[in-house]
Amino acid sequence: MAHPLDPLTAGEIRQAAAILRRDRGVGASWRFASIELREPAKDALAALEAGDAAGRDAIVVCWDRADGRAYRAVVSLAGDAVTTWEDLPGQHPNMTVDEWHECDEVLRADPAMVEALARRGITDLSLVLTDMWAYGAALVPERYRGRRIGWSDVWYRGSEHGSPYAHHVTGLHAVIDLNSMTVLEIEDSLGAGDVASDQPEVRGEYLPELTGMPLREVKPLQVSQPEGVGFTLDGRLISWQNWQLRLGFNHREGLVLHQVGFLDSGRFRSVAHRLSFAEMFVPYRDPSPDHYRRTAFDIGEWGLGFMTTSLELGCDCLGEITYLDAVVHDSRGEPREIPHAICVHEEDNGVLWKHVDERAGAAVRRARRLVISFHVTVANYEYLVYWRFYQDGNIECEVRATGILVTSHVGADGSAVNGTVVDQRTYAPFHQHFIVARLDLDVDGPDNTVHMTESRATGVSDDDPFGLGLVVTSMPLRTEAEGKQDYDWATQRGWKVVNDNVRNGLGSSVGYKLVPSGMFPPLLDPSTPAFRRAEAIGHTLWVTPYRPDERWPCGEFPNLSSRDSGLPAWTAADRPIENTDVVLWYVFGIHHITRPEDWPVMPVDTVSFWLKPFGFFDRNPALDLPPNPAECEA
Ligand SMILES: [Cu+2]
Repeated sequence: MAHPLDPLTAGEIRQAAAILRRDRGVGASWRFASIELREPAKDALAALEAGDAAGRDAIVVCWDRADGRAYRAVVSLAGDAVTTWEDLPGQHPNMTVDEWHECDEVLRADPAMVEALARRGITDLSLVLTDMWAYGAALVPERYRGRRIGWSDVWYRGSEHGSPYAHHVTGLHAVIDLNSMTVLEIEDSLGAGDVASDQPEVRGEYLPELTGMPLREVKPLQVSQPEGVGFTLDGRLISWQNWQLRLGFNHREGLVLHQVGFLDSGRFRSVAHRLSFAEMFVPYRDPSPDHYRRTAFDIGEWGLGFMTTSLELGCDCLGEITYLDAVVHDSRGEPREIPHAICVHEEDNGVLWKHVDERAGAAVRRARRLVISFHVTVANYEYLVYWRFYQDGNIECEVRATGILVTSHVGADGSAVNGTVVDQRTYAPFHQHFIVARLDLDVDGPDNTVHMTESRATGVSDDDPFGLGLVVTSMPLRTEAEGKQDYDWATQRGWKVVNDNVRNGLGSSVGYKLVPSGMFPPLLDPSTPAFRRAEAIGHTLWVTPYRPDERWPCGEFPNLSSRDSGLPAWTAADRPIENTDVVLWYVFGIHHITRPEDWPVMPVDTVSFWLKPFGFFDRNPALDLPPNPAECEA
């Protein structure tokens, strides 16, 4: 029996598409951009969980390639009917994997492209890869405005299994109409009749058979849990070391954590209603012709769920692993299964607490964590996402970026102003990965207030002649304007989500603290097209009152967008956010100043943030941990 928050099954995806074909004439000229569960709103959930059988609904976004018009439908699966059908004038739904592949085929068969490649000495088209990117509306040539346009890079492999992104065909790009799937323009920095045969001799391979490198020795390291794992999985509900949560998944956010709570003396206490990544924005910071259009919305344009890849035992996750499969779909509405999409396992994490007393000896407890992870591959890049739960009530969210840098060739003078030279006449442009985490915290219930906390030195005074005093101020954020928060190093600013309606044993409000890290400023002028599409990156934190339909911080359709219709638009109303159901939007990521060591494949760049109980418990909640093994105890 499905839980109301379980993702759509393959059968449900197929059914939703079939209903739209039957009732709305969604035919061969159409594409399905997204088919997902319409998650029940928070206030409806309890009744549904109690078995109050309302059927499941799907939200479907699709468009007709013939006229480019897009629609959003709510489809009742139990009712076998379309309940709403909404026109989306001027909107371009997310890119689809099918378009990416079709575009590659069209480009590699295009005579002008073939000719441009030949003039560069590239004639084996089986080694050529094109990589279609989405656009910002302001950068689309005026004559193509309003159409579903993509632009493309061109790459070629040094051999059949050579790195696809080792050799950039610098100065060669295409502009494509994705609905008619026709090449509109080939942009070529080489003049007609010019030839360029001196491609740089890069060392861009990473597979051992291609690098020819002797491999170093590494001894086996195995993780064994002879008595089995410490968590249980009931459907998609996980229980582990007092934690309880439910695993969701959709095409856009990928993994979603629902109903996260802690069993405190057997009583379920809510921490978060829903945790996910809602947007990722990657502006490249290089105005050259090869890179100026590069502003990826990896979530809104491409979708972390669509891009999720299967995990392999012993390689991606080590130890006793439990996998969950995921189901997404193609642009025809056919389900596509991703086996082993989500990994659940336990890890040892060193020491959790310790004290050595000269009489009682050493008392040590090892930390263990529950890790829930998924990996996505967005063309050249991978993002590895890890949600980790700890025995002391902490939650850590870590992201690792790896994969292959985008590169192009340096100019005639051999320098790279907006990037780092990583290989022969080859540089990797600087860029930034902004991730917006949507954190719908419900600390001991939905009505919470976010406080900005700051540390201040009180200075020298008669009472404190040595100037040692340090006070922490805690300011409740009452409106959305106050909820727009920027990190402040000088005061070690942080944010605490408190429930003033629930007191701990010490008499203070229970809370969880968002401990920021991995944040950085946009360094983009507010007037720039890139910033205007993603104003969400303008603050470290935004706080909004919970609305079930406010999901996408840069707007529902960032593909070909010109303005951010998400957070800046919602918060313009300056709604109250005090003692109500709040959602935190935390902006963090990687300010990626590329390094030679990131080439030809990048060792993971790791960032994380934490949610830590702050007065949620009365004292260390991991005091009841047993020594492990028993002989560790004094
Ligand atoms: Cu990067």
